[in-house]
Amino acid sequence: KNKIVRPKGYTVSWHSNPAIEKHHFGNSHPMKPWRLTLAKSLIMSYGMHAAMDTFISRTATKEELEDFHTEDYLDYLKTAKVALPDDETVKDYNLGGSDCPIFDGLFNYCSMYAGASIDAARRLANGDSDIAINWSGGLHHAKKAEASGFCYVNDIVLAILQLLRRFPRVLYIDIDVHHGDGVEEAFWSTDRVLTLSIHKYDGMNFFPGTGDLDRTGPDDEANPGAHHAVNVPLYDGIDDTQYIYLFKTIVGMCKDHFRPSAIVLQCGADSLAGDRLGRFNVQVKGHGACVAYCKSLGLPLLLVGGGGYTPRNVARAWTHETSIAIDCDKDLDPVIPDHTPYKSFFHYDTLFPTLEEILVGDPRPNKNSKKRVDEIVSSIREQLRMVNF
Ligand code: TV7
Ligand code: CA
Ligand code: ZN
Repeated sequence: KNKIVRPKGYTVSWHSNPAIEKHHFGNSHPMKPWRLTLAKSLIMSYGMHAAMDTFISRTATKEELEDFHTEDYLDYLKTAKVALPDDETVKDYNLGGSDCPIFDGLFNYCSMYAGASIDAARRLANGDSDIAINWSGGLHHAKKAEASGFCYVNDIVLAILQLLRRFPRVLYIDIDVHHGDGVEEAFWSTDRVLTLSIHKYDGMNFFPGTGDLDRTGPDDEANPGAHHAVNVPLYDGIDDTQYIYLFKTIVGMCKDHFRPSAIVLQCGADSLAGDRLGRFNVQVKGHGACVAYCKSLGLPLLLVGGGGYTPRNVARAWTHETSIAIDCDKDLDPVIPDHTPYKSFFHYDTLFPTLEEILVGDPRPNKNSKKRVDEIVSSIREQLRMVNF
């Protein structure tokens, strides 16, 4: 069991830096960089690092971060100290509130997760990797000059900008339970990036409050970005069957119409059942099926992390997805190895706990009807008729 070998005919690179995992957002904050340590130790206890090119990523330079962010914002991020309540910059940059606190080493944390995504994208652009992985990235809410929703620097936008130097078109897919608004906004007016986000949508009752079905790009038909934003708004409790059906159908249509030359997949694990902030019933296998489908398209693929607030399930999902990337998921023993550090954190010693095991005391009825799912697919089919390469 668990005989892990390098995949035949292609290269997977894994970009991480243990220093990222040491940062703390504050005691009760749901974003816990430590979940990356849990994921990494599970991936390594299966021996999967031996099947990848592994890199300790470097910090992104100021110039690299300025590819997207403003100099003023970066200067403030760099010098920010725990802000006083009446500090004006808190309002200007949305920094220092409870979602985006200023903590020790903040700028280092941001430069490191961004550096990892930039490195990963460059490996793909150079043809050195076929799949590149940065589980510490995927911070999709950050804006040009504003922090938002636990995100300070938008590593995804920076990575896509690297890919665009080499590839004509990039398909961005976002399976985090939240709307990928920062990436959508950054590429709102271009036809070289098609953004697709699947998320819970309930108007202003669920963060960030955007991403309804009719948000498809600029209204002006002459704008090249028109129709190039795809949004899949869902209700609570969606299950694997519906989620995988939507994912394959919609990603398949995006591939046919847009003909991407590379794919970036944000694998936010807060869409999993039992997540502390999420509301879906997607399981580790369903989440992984999205990664497997993207891999099957045979294009350069960047996998980044994102949300995920129940650390044991984040670790399960990203371990399973790493095994899909290196094509050893079939050879993996679902029983978590005995020598796994922090093994007791997993509660059940399997990669794939049942829904009943995950949802103890907190069932989430599926509010998504078949009719609604069909409605979403036909609306997006109409939208994509306007996208043609
Ligand atoms: C990518 N939801 C990020 C997702 C960002 C979600 C929010 C919290 C939250 C913050 C805390 C905290 C929390 C239990 C949950 C309107 C508000 C309501 C702060 C309490 N507990 C990603 C951002 C979202 C911070 N923000 O997509 C410290 O939940 O809904 C909001 C905004 C104002 C601020 N308050 C919440 O997954 C990585 N925040 C406990 C302590
Ligand atoms: Ca999403
Ligand atoms: Zn999220």
